[in-house]
Amino acid sequence: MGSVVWRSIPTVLTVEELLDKSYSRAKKAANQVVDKDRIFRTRKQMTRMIQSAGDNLSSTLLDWVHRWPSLDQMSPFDVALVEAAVGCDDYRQSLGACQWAAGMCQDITMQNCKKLRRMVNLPPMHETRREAYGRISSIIGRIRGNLDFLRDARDILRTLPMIDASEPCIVVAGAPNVGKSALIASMSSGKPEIAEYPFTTQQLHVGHFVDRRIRYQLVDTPGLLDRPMIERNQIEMQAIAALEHVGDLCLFLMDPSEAGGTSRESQQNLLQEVAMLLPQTPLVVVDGKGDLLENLEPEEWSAVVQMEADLLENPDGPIPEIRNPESGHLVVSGTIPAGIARLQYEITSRIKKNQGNDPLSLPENWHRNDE
Ligand SMILES: Nc1nc2c(ncn2[C@@H]2O[C@H](COP(=O)(O)OP(=O)(O)O)[C@@H](O)[C@H]2O)c(=O)[nH]1
Ligand SMILES: [Mg+2]
Repeated sequence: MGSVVWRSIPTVLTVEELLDKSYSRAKKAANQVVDKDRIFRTRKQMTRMIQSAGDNLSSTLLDWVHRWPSLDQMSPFDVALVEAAVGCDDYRQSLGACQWAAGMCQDITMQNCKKLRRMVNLPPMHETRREAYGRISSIIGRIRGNLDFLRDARDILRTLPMIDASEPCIVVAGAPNVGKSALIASMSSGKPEIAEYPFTTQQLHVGHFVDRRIRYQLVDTPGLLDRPMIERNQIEMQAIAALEHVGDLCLFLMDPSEAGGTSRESQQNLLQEVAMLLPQTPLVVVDGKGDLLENLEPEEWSAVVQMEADLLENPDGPIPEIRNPESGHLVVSGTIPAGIARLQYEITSRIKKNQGNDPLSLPENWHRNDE
């Protein structure tokens, strides 16, 4: 299953731009024809015009069809995103229309060039060229709605989150304002990418961290795994179901401080729902906003921060662990930040353990020649 690079979807021109571009190229091509004989010259010119316009149009259209991601090759999650963002039926139909128009342009080119071959008088030659252009313009005009759809769709699709199917993926769930985005930012080695889901106006973060040469992706889920199931519509449910295919692990972030505005009880209910919605995905529950809890003194926090900084120098050093005595969960703080190294360790061990049954996976510490 390929991963879709939404940002590389090519631009789609308007009907007018497409025709202008092809006809002006065709005109230039015709101007290059040299032949002393007027009849021969005109016939060659008219043929060149039709051929050049038709070829240019059909190859441009086919290029779009090939470079736009095919629904058949997308992960179920990406298909669910397309469905929610622009609708899969319209998406498929619009690309199909471009393919159809490309074929029609080729047919018209062939038919009119064939006609020209037998002509000996100038007026019918010009008439044939005009007729070809008229038919071509009318075909392109018929896919106007589809081109407009694709142009709008591109603007929307470019903002979707990109998940690489070949790398482990951690789905970060939890009620709104519990600190999901902040946690992703503090766990990521670089700046998280900002993306958008078609389900919510909230932006979401996609971050990465690397452990033992494996890149782990962290994906935010605002609007998906942050409120009771009963409030979700069909399209959102499809996307949630598809998360099961992309998520190697679900990280559920709790905010025991309730500073985010959701009660502990509601968060607990949400956790139960998420566990039910993703039955095959291992779940790690972690308590966030640790700095607002009272289980650690400031100097203990500083010690944790120092130990985590030391890990950058010596990755095999001790990894500090903070737990909430009340819940038994690991504690993190996205703002300090602290507790991050232990959480990453927990995540990577859980994912590795889960992949342990894979007969093709390499043993731990196995020499890999991929750097
Ligand atoms: N004190 C404290 N505040 C936090 C922490 N993480 C996030 N916040 C705050 O909580 C609010 C919501 O955070 P955000 O990451 O946007 O939550 P999201 O809606 O779950 O993505 C923001 O005002 C953050 O500054 C934390 O670890 N400690
Ligand atoms: Mg957020």
